[in-house]
Amino acid sequence: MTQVPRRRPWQLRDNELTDEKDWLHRRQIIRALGLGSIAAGVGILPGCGADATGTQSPLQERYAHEVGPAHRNAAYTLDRPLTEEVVAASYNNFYEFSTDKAEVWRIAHTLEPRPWAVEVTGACQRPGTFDMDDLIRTMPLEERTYRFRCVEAWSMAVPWIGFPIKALLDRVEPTGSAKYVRMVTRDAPRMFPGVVRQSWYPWPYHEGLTMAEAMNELALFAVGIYGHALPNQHGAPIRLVVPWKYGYKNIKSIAKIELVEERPPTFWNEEVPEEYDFLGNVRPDIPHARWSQATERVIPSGERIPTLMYNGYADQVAALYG
Ligand SMILES: Nc1nc2c(c(=O)[nH]1)N[C@H]1C(S)=C(S)[C@@H](COP(=O)(O)O)O[C@H]1N2
Ligand SMILES: [Mo]
Repeated sequence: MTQVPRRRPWQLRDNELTDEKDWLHRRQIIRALGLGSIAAGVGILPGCGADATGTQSPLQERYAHEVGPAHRNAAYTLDRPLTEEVVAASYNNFYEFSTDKAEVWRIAHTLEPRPWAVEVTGACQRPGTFDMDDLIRTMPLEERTYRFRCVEAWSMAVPWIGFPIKALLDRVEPTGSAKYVRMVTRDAPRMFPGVVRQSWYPWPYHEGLTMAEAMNELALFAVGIYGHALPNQHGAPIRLVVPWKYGYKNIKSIAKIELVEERPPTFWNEEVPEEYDFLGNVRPDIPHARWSQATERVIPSGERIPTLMYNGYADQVAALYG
């Protein structure tokens, strides 16, 4: 193999900052994506157009039991406006496709989210392989608006549709030796051009939580966003959402869940342990090795606001960390 320079995560952050400032101006996004109809105040039907909010085939072809809209759980309110769908859908970290956040949605059509099975194995009484159609039909779906904070110090706020991780774990009946939940992205290089191109990474993407974190009320498996099934760039058909943790913990396109006794290795922690720890909790008081985490840039305005302890979810999660 030829020597490919190892691009460390977010090494080009300074360039990206400049790009972002120019590029993330709403008008320019609209122009870049060809979303004239949004500019003109006309809505776009999800799943029907060649734009960031509907790059894939119509949703009914993806799921027999279409996701959403779901009942909004009013317990989760925001202190800031929701991010516009077109912004969230066109600014994505998903290295299986590209390290360019603006490019992911354009090329993510090679991911085939249906059929899709999620295997749940390890320390449990009733391991099983669950078809996504079955999960969407049987899990208690609800909508929650959550803040979302990337370790790169940008943030948004989005409405997820999903079910508590606890609902799925209860179904498989974990045993006493289940101490951690290991999650793995689908291992299918033919669907992920970035896996082939960036072969030095430890694919498939893998993440983990402690059992107590996974059972926390905030921890969701999301199957939808903005009232419909997840588009590919957000991690179709099922991804983790743990809003008190940095984005890198929120693993996309999950195909395997394993209950294990030992702390599992995780993708970015293995790659750069001094910069990405296993917990990945949002902590304004603990700087990243290369930048402060005290404030964040709201996407797309770039406005700087203070970062909240555990991303504002301290009431729900602080007790997990003694
Ligand atoms: N499989 C996989 N999951 C992933 C990533 C990835 O590259 N691959 N990137 C993570 C990072 S760093 C972030 S910030 C979020 C971005 O989620 P979003 O694009 O839905 O906003 O996905 C996370 N989950
Ligand atoms: Mo991230």
